[in-house]
Amino acid sequence: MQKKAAKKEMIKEASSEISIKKLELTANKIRQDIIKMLFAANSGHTAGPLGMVEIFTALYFKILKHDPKNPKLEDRDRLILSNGHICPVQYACMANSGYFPEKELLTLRKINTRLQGHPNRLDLPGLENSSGPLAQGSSIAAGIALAAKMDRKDYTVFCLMSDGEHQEGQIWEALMFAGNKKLNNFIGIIDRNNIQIDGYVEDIMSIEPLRQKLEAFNCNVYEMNGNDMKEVVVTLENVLKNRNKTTRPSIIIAKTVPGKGISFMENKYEWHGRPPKKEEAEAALKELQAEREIIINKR
Ligand SMILES: Cc1ncc(C[n+]2csc(CCOP(=O)(O)OP(=O)(O)O)c2C)c(N)n1
Ligand SMILES: [Mg+2]
Repeated sequence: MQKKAAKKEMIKEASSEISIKKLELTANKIRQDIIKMLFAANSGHTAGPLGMVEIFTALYFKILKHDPKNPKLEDRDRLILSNGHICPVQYACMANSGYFPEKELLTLRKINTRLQGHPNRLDLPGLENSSGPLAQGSSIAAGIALAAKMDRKDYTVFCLMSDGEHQEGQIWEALMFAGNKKLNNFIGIIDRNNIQIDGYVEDIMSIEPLRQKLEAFNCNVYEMNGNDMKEVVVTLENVLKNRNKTTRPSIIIAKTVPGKGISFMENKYEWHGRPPKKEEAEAALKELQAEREIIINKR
């Protein structure tokens, strides 16, 4: 009996390893797409999207209840991107999961494209909100979470936010509202990459002690390494499991490396809002291809 249970556990562990490996390979593809898109557009944001690849990949390919072929599915989870400038990572995940053809990714920021530099929900089915003005998404997400409660719906609202955004008053209003209205269906994820447009967050205007502030706003707070696929998946699954045991909103502080995966971009705020030039794109893709081989040969 015990042997049987141990074997079952082993199989479970092995299959979850496979699915983590599969997600890591997808993440690598998403990173390659981001570099190609930004190079083709010759403008846009590079560091933030690269740092958030594991989180978006885990959401789109494992966690979200959604149907790319039916973007209006009534009970779908809602993904609200508040820091709209990192949309290349969202577009790449949407295309790779089947919302629209992958070749369309290369139209990023071109005239009349559906893939605007800041997302326009009226252009692209599957986008829940338009964004660009920082912090607005937090209020949109809190409003949708309240609407779900009023409609007695069980879907989850994931609100993706950045650390620079937490210098905005609107974020704190939205969190005060979510805590006060007991929106346990609101799950916030903060990209704590310590960069913003023109420097390091801690140098420009520190947002610390972030955890204590969030707790004071009646949120349950989790922390994770946002670039470790297994940790991301386990944390998200755990937060979802705990959702119905609490009346509070949940916030995950995700430590990420801006520019993750490309040696010469990592942790440099200068890559907040500039695309790679030809040689830089080539070097980046070479690094990502090498990383791909490492993932394939792992375990
Ligand atoms: C309300 C508002 N103020 C200012 C901006 C300009 N802006 C765009 S991105 C950005 C930096 C925000 O920091 P963060 O989102 O942490 O940047 P990242 O980590 O992606 O580099 C700023 C100030 C904006 N989009 N909206
Ligand atoms: Mg930041």
